[in-house]
Amino acid sequence: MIEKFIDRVEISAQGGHGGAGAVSFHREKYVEYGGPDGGDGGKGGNIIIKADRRTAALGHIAPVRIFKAENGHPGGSRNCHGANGNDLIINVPAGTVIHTPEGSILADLNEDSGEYMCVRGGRGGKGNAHFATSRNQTPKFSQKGMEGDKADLILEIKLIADIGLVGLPNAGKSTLLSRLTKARPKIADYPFTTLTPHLGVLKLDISSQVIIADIPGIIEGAHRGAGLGIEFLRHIERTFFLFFCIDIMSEDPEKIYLMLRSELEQWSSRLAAKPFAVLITKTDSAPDSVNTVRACFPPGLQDKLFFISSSSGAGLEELKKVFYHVLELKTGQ
Ligand SMILES: Nc1nc2c(ncn2[C@@H]2O[C@H](COP(=O)(O)OP(=O)(O)OP(=O)(O)O)[C@@H](O)[C@H]2O)c(=O)[nH]1
Ligand SMILES: [Mg+2]
Repeated sequence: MIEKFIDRVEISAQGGHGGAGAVSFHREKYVEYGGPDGGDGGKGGNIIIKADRRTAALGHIAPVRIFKAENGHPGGSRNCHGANGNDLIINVPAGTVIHTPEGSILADLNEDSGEYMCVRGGRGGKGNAHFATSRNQTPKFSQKGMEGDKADLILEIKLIADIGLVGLPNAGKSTLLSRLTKARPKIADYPFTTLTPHLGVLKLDISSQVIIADIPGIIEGAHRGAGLGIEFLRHIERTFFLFFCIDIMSEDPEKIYLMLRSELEQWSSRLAAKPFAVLITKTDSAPDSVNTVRACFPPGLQDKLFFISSSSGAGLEELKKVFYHVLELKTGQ
């Protein structure tokens, strides 16, 4: 069975209850009236949500839903302090956003090992030793521990794309994303159909997947604001790999490739330096052009060229190698 990728869970978190303070009196042979010696209760445990590189999804959290940290232990006689309750640590993948059911963001655990204390445990109660006064030297009461904080939270993995689709408007980027994944971006035969980035998850096998980002089309001069500009390139800055998508019917495919690259370069040389493949799209519309288009590209790019059709599915199987290569880049980072 293919494990469902769980990227959103609702949880209830409750900090541990503080331990009760003790009521106790000092007892010793030959000492008739010992003073109060009830120790304080321990503090309840906190709940900490922690980003962990080895955690890939939120599936381990979904069945639990209610998380409660350990209670503090009660105080004892002889001023013995109760032990504090242990903190409860919930591991989540890096990139998890924690927000309230109303949607306000409490934490964005972006970096590995980032953590957020979502609820605190209650304070332990004071033992009767604290309450002795000149009037009442034998207090027979102590404080209860305080309740731990409670919070309803939503944990959501903010998907960070592994592959970015870059191309002129109409190159077929959104069509490719919808062919490979369950994402359903709008597709149309006019430019700038896609106005905001879309992400899709492509399952390669039971344990691996790549996330693909479809972004708006880029035209020459985009870095100066032409078309939709290139501000949205920040959505693919953290990808490991780029697909330059170029329509097979384009007049000069290599020129388009160089233009796209130069626009990327204007945005960030780091982005432009990412490993990439060039996807010549819509091969079904001009099957006879494959060789001509291939010849447009210099020898150094030949092994990066792929010819695909999202309509017929031709060439998509060959992309598998690329996807596994992207996974290697990701795990070897
Ligand atoms: N024949 C054919 N047409 C395709 C193929 N892929 C996409 N198209 C068509 O090309 C047009 C543009 O496709 P989109 O996927 O919207 O292109 P895009 O690159 O996302 O465009 P923008 O969002 O404007 O940047 C649509 O009419 C698609 O139906 C293909 O493999 N074969
Ligand atoms: Mg699109």
